[in-house]
Amino acid sequence: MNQTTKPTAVIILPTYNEKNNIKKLIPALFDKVLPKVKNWRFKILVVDDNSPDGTADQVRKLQAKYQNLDLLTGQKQGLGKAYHKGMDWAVKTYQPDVLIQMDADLSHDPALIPQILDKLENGCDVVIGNRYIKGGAIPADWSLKRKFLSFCGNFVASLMLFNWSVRDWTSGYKAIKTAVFQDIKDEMNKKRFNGYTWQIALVNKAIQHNYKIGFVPLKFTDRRIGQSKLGSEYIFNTLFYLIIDVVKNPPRFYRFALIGFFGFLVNFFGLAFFSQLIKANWADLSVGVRNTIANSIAAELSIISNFILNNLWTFGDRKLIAAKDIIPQFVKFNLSSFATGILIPSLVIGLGTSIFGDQYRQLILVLVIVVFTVPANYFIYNKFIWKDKK
Ligand SMILES: Nc1nc2c(ncn2[C@@H]2O[C@H](COP(=O)(O)OP(=O)(O)OP(=O)(O)O)[C@@H](O)[C@H]2O)c(=O)[nH]1
Ligand SMILES: [Mg+2]
Repeated sequence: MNQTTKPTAVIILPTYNEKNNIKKLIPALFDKVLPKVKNWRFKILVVDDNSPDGTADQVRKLQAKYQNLDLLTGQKQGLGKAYHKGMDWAVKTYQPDVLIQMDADLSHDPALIPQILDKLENGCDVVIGNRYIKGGAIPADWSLKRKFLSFCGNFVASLMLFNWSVRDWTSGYKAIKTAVFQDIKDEMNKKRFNGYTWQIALVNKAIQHNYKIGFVPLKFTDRRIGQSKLGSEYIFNTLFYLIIDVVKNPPRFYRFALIGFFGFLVNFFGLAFFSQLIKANWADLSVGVRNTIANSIAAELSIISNFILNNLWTFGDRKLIAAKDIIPQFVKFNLSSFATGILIPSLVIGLGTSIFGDQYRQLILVLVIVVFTVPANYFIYNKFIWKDKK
């Protein structure tokens, strides 16, 4: 950020029929909150979509008192579109350092702005007002249905994007550095982000571009004046976006899981193939010896295929290229695959069946793979085989 002059933050308020809320919010910002933040300059930009209630006229009246207040008007094309338009205009007009987006319906406490800016000054690129971290809250009187929908929405987003740190994907209270917006604005300029999908997509894209996300606890209050604009468009469009994004940019864990499953198939069909092959050529080998040899070859083939595919795809961004890097890591990969995939499960199955009985054999195998082998491998690959060198 520019050190010689004060950095600039633009607070963008999208409005659709918020005349009576904006009347309170803008004075609260200009008179109470912003004067306390001495090291920043502020602009407020209202993006109104020709609200029939006369929100724009209300803003024009306020402009007589507040010089740093601007108004952008246009056709109603949805919340995301209003943000995109507003941010784009703000960047061109003020060359700000930071863009802050907040609802105009008084649900977002303006008093959090100093804390949000503090986080940005201390290394975060995006800061989210988060209702689901310590100190944050949703209104106590939310119905069970609304709480459930909010919980499910966040759970589904976290699961599909395989990121458990964000917790409040749909929060509309956010600040982003201008550089982040510049970086993702073309990707965000799509019809599918015109509505409320904007909220999740903006955070997701910032994460995909490796920006640092920070959080400030938000005690969310329900609007007292006016009506919510949230509709079912939100659920379907957002779900559609999540599905498209998972297919287009599968999170690392899903790539790892998919390749692991492919490795299992190599082992499974390899066992049958090599068992038949050995039988045809060395008919006098005992069945036990034959299948031990067959499975050893099939298991090693699956290890090799796992290594190659993980190197190319799951960890494509940390790809091992030189032989001097590949060889030692491949040896480690073999040793860890043996430990996590063969040795430890075999010991646990032995111990488990001796305690609980033979009838639990297959169940124990599945449990060990899900609870131990999969997470252990993912951890080892990340920390030891394809270390993040950044
Ligand atoms: N310019 C513009 N603003 C919009 C549009 N849709 C919603 N908004 C504004 O975006 C903010 C959030 O909308 P709300 O309807 O309060 O939605 P919400 O806060 O997610 O949902 P609730 O908790 O039900 O209020 C408010 O300031 C709205 O006026 C739109 O299409 N265009
Ligand atoms: Mg609201």
